[in-house]
Amino acid sequence: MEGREEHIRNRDTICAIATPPGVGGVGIIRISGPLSSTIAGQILDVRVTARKAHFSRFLDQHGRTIDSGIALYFVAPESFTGEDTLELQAHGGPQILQMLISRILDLGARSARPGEFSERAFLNNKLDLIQAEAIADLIGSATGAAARAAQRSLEGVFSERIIELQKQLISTRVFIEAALDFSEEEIDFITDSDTSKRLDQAQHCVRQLIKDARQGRILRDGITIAIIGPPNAGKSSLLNALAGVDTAIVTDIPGTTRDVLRETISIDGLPVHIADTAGIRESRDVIEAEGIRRARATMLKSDLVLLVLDLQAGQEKTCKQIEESMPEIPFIRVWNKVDISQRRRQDDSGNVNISAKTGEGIDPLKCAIRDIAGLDSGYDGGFSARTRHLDALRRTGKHLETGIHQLVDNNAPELLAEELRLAHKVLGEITGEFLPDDLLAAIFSSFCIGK
Ligand SMILES: Nc1nc2c(ncn2[C@@H]2O[C@H](COP(=O)(O)OP(=O)(O)OP(=O)(O)O)[C@@H](O)[C@H]2O)c(=O)[nH]1
Ligand SMILES: [Mg+2]
Repeated sequence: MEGREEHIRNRDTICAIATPPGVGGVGIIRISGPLSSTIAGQILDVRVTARKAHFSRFLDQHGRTIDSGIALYFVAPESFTGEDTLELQAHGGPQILQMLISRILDLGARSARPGEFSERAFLNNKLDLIQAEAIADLIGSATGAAARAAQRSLEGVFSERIIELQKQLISTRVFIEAALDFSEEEIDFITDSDTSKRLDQAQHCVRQLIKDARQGRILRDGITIAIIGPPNAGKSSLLNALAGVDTAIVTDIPGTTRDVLRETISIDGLPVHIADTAGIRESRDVIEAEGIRRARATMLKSDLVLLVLDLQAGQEKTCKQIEESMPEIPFIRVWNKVDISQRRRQDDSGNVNISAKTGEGIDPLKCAIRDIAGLDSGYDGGFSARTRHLDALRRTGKHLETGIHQLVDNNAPELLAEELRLAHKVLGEITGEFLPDDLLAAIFSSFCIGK
């Protein structure tokens, strides 16, 4: 990126409805940019002072009232975006909000792109990229634990650790470069305990960050699970047991479920996007056959399959057939109906005995799911992270490794210094200090409008 300042000049004024579409008690319109004050002067019947709530009429071009409500005015740089900002809290009807937006567009603003308010906050140094992403993650979080993790990223917990690591890398590099430039006698960096201590510390730091960021990513993204199995095994009953509500229809008629039924549930804070599917068997029924086709397609796209089997029915053969049709996907065999069966399978990582009816075995199943997702038990102390961050952290680790190799095996401290410089730069991609513009645009375009 060629410096955030580049973007700040000649900024136009943007506006958007910040509340969700539909009808609500209140609807909020946000305006940001140099025209905010002029627009306030035209649309309001009061003179605004910064950071004060004003009750005002919102006027059209003839001075007629479109609506009335609260206006809030913020002066740059003391606003979310760092620009002059006007917020109108009107009544939450789509027509009213649309009329207000038309009026604001007539006064010279343009419609904001998705995430453009956050993008401006980032470009004006109000937030770094991790924090901007954390806002989107907070809004989209599927569980309380995910929301808390996003909140911590927004507060800067993740950013601080990246900056700390960057400082370590810089000081090590400065130390090496200074020694290379000025030292009278040759320093043997390989045996120098100060260098090796610094490098060890940096490596430890990267490993710990990768571990924590991986947990944060799992909490943010969750996992997708497909419930698969023969008809009547209790798949829909299992969905209901995991969700804690009777979402799916359960009957003793084999072939009850046809469509794929999707739910997002929380398993001890882990967001789980779970799909209940049609029982797999040979069927001549056109509708059922389509349901089975969809079940297989859903299975192939999931991170984990819960293969539900009826203990009483002894479904080993069916089990084997279904397993063979899902190569490479992790699965747990869930042996259901322990409450009415004398049999048990050995409980291990691949087999869990449960009763969807009584709830027996559901907690161990939840633990197994968290294990497979990679979420440490009781994990709730970290920050939210994305795949993008993890990739960059892994690349940072690689640069460090290569640098250490250059030093130890090739006795090339200047190449170590170069790798440290590259590692520092890759970390800057995470906070947004260094990032190509097209990537920035891609990140913000996934945000919602008005944010
Ligand atoms: N005793 C007992 N019955 C169960 C249990 N789980 C499910 N059932 C019964 O088994 C029958 C089938 O349950 P469903 O949950 O509809 O099974 P399914 O696998 O979704 O069936 P399809 O949608 O037809 O493929 C129902 O009569 C349930 O009440 C269990 O753990 N114990
Ligand atoms: Mg079903």
